[in-house]
Amino acid sequence: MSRLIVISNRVQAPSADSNGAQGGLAVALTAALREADGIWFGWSGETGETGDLAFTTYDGVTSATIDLPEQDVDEYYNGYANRTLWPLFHYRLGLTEFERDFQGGYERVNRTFGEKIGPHLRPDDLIWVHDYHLIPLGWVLRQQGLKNRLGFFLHIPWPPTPLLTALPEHRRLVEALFAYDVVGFQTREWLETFHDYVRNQMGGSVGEDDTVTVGGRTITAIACPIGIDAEAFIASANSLNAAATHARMMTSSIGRSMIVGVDRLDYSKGLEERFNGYQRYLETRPDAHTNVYLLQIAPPSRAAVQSYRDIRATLDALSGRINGAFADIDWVPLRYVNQGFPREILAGIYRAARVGLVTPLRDGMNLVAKEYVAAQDPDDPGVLILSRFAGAAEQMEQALLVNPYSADDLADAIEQALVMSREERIARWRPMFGNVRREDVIWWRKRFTAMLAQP
Ligand code: GDG
Repeated sequence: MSRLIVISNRVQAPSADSNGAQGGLAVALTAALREADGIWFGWSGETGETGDLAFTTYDGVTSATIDLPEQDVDEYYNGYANRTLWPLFHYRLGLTEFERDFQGGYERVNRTFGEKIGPHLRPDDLIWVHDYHLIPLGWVLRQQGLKNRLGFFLHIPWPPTPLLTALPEHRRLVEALFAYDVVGFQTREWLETFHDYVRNQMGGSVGEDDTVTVGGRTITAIACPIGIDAEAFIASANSLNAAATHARMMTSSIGRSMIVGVDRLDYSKGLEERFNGYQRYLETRPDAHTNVYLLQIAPPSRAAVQSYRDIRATLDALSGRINGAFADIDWVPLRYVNQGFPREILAGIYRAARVGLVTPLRDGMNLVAKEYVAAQDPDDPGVLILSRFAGAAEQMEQALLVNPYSADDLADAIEQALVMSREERIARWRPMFGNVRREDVIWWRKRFTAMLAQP
């Protein structure tokens, strides 16, 4: 059997520190790596001179990491990945920074990855590269003469052609994708925007059976939506910790309905627009509003990048204004919490929430939407309000789909969710739950690796 090699910016293999508390993606890939005697390669997250790969094996899974010099971290990770590709691929041209140094650092680190990892690969390894940090890596490995099957999965959206062409080196970036044999996107929509680029910028063609051809090179490009580890999440929602959290939330809300949002603090998640929509709800439904509150959990991320510090400051001010304007002596409309919680606690919070508010402006998939659905009580489920611009909307059409830019749309959806009958809640929830369970992270991983294994 071929080994499976996973390469991503950061490694999330189990370690003595992770205490079994890995995310769904990590769990699914770990299981595959364990079965296939694989290795997970990536950056250690540490700054330092790039030495040899540090190998560790824990709980049957081997990971191998390297440190990166400060300049590389600045130009590759904080620079090209998070200040160029991330905003551009999330349709935020105004936030996108175009610096040659960033691009230089990006290519340099991809070459470093290739040089360090290449010698450890065997001819029949299946190699699966993840996400926008490492698009050129397949090309780097091919330059070394690697003939293996190579796959790439993009966790974020693929931007429309006119946006992508704003990137000076767009052509070079997309050409690098053709070094892979299989390229996976989260949704049909992103796959089609990729097709559009291939046809209109590269003179390529899209064939039957998910093939895409440019010049003499044909690759497979598929939509392969990622899921959550549904069974594990359902078990978390039924755990004692979750039940205790559920009880704690109920006591603290004394009969009020909770609306919940859980997001990394990122401008793509639409938090400012969400707060504005909630404010619109409070302004326009004065009779109803003291019966609800919004709990927004938002652990900070990427604090080295200015646009992330800006969105944090904006939300601090906005949450303060909303509470200042609407709070009463015994009621606070918005609980805004800048910290993360263990998975079972999170599952208990989801279950206690009458409404899950997931309103990114653009999101490759969005796993919180799926976790919220997985955590619900089947006899009395809550209502998912979901942005039509999240990849998850393709699979979860029974949610209340909203335009996250429109405060009125959000306010209307909140009202509709809060008054929805139990019958309708169940009717909407059931098919979504079925999908979350069926198309889970294991389904996703098997589907992609099966494509990759096909000669
Ligand atoms: C990228 C793409 C795509 C958040 N707060 C806590 C916590 N989380 C967990 C959630 C969820 C995960 O983080 C966030 O996943 P998302 O999918 O929502 O978003 P990104 O981080 O932007 O992920 C995205 C994903 O890759 C996978 O392909 O879906 O579109 O942007 O699992 O639960 N977890 C815990 N405590 C928290 O406070 N334990």
